[in-house]
This record gives sequence, C-alpha cells and structure tokens, in this order.
Amino acid sequence: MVERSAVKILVLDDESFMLKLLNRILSNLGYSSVILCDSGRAALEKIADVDAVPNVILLDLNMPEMDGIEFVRHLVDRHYPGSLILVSGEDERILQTTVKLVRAHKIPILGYLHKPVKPDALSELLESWAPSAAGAAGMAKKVYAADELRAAIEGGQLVNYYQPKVAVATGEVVGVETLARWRHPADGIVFPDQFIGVAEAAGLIDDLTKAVFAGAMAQAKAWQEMQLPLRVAVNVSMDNLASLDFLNFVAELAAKEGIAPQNVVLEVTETKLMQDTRAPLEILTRLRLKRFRLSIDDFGTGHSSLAQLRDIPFDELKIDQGFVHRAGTDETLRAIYDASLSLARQLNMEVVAEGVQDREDWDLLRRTGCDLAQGAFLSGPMLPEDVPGWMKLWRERVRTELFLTEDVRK
Ligand code: G
Ligand code: MN
Repeated sequence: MVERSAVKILVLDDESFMLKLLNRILSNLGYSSVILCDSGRAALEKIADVDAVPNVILLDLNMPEMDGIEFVRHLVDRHYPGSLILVSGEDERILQTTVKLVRAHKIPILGYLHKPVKPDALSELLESWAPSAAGAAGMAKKVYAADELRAAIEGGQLVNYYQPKVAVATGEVVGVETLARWRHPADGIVFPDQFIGVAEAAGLIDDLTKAVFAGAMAQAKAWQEMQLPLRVAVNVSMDNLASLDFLNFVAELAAKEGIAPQNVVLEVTETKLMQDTRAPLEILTRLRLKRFRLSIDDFGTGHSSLAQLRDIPFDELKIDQGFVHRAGTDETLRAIYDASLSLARQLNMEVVAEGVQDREDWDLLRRTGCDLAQGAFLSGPMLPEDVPGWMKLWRERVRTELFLTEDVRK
C-alpha cells in the first residue's frame, strides 16, 4: 500500500473553480502532494523539473490554447513516466476515443471521470495507481543528456534503418522510410523516441536531421545504381523548417547524389504549438515547388493537422498507426480511418496506412482502396543491406499468398 500523501498529483484544468474543487476533494481523501496548473504550458514547465514529475496527472480535455490531446503528445515527447486520469464534460464516446489515443501512446491511463467529479470515483481510480507498474514503464526509458547526443551525432553513431512502403493494389515496393537509430557504445540500439525529443529541446535537431538525410541520399544513390529505384522518405521536425539553410541543404544534397526530388519524401509532424508558422510554410511550399514530395505524418494525432492540410500543399497523408491496426473490427477506429482516407482522397493526396500489423489490417486496406501500406505485417525497419533480400521474399509472398482473396474487394 502506498501512503496517499506520498503520491504526487498534478491537476491540469483551465477553470480555477475546478482546480479548487479537485484540490479540496483530493485533500479530503488524504492526497496532500498536489500541484495545480491552469494551462498545458504551466504543467509542462512543472514536469520539466525531474524532482517534481507527478505520479498521476488529472487532465482536463477541453482547454483553450493547448487541449488535453495535444498535452498528451507533449508527455510522450518528454517520456512522462507516470499515469493519467482524464477528466471531462465531454460525452462517453469522446472520452473512450481519447482513452484509446492515450493508450496507443503507451501512457498508462487509470481511467476517466465525468464532470462533475464524484469523490468516490476519483478515490477508486487513484487507489488503482501502483508505483511498480508506472515505475517500470518509466525506468525502461533512459533519457540522454544533450552533450552525449551531440557527440554521438558528430561521431557518426547514428545509423539509418529503412522500413518499406508498399502499394496495396499491386504489392509493389514503392519506397522506404528512413528511421534513425543510435548505436550506443554501452546501451546498444537506442530508438528515436529516446533522443529526438532531446535533440529538439537542445537545438541539435538540425545537425541530426542533416546527418540522417545525408545518409539517406547516399543510400538512395546506392540503390539507384543497383537498379532499385526506391523513393526515400526522411522525417523532418518542424524545428528544421525555421531557416532557409535547411531548404538549401536538402536541394543541394539531393542534386549532388543525383536523386530526383520526386523520389525524396519529407515526412513532417507537428509535435508542438508553432509560434510562428510563416517560415515553415514558406520553406515547405518552396520544397514543393522544387518537386520534393511532402507528407503529413502521424495524421490524426497532431495539434493542428487540419490547419496544416489547409495551408501546406502535401502530396501524401500518413494515417497514424493508432487508427489503422484493428480498424477492421473497432467501429471508432474505423470511423477515424475512413474519415482520414476520404479527406486525403478529396485533397488528391496519396494515403499511407502506418502500423499494418496483421492480415486483417492488410485486407482492410485492400477493401477500402488505401494506396500504400507500412508496418510489421510487411516488415519492420531494417538495415539497408537487408532490403534487396527482403524485397525478393516479399515478391514471393505477394505471388503466393497476399492476393488470393479476390473477394476482399467488395
Ligand atoms: O523507428 P520507430 O518506429 O521507433 O520511429 C518512431 C518515430 O520516430 C517515427 O515515426 C518518427 O516520427 C521518429 N523518427 C525516426 N527517425 C527520425 C528522424 O530522423 N528525425 C525525426 N525528426 N524523427 C524521427
Ligand atoms: Mn514518419
């Protein structure tokens, strides 16, 4: 049993009377270590202090400026190791969808509460918090210091892995997405969720993206010379799009390696609230004018995906994996998947479904006419030297098993 006074709780709600009310309920229940925040920004500042990281966050979904869903995204970027309880006046459906969204991000969620909050219900959810479960999830992830990452980038410790994207209608391997890994001398292979956030926060993301991009272009050239004309995608952070320097770097490097802009995809995610969107807008538009392909990544989870769609001429939309796997049987996921697909169609964009994990997912893509698939059902990320061999096996699979069910196309 954990002492209630030892459980660190952060309450985030834009309404001050709700903060006071929840504070009183918590205090009556014996939870005395409580921090109150009235905006996502304020809460993130608190969380930045390692000693103040809460065990449980009570999160209001509807807030001006930064809403609860965007806040969760920031928690993911910051490797928040604790648990969440959602509090909202929204209806059951929205709450359930949000719970799925948060679970897809692997943040433990104790449950949700409707406003007005009943003390008994809150008490029950808090009782279910256990330090072992939350601690284990948090401890598995080491957060690296900026200096160590800087040395790793300079010392060439980042390596590119590549994950295939396949045309659903024909099985043809259209391209690959470049996924950075850190070959850490002591810790082994470190995944991007453990260092991209650090790179962004420490101003290292330009150096990181440039290193990844340079490797990807060199690899694209090598494949081109092997008669494997693969479109190569690279993940670009919004922070990269703050200066014209990046635009020139991309254009010059692709030209130097002899890669046509049509075969270069820039996958853009908005992970934070942009202060000033003029520079990224200009840079993306100019990349597009040069015929680079622009892709909106993790669609459905960002802060202002719809605003981005309105403002930026994207060629490709990637439906976030959280809305793809199991969308065949889950009505809510299916509704979001269908809506994303039809949005992309109407805007004349190619659609990629991320996170295709099994045969059922693949069949759904075929049935619904999704353009491209990416995910473990095809292949996870691999080293570039393994790509040609995988392509051979994949073609065999396409011929023998994947297109036998003609009836899936209703
Ligand atoms: O490889 P993995 O599926 O764990 O990658 C998870 C996410 O990490 C990707 O979807 C992408 O958003 C991010 N990521 C991987 N490589 C890079 C990179 O080079 N730059 C940026 N900005 N993000 C990356
Ligand atoms: Mn991506």
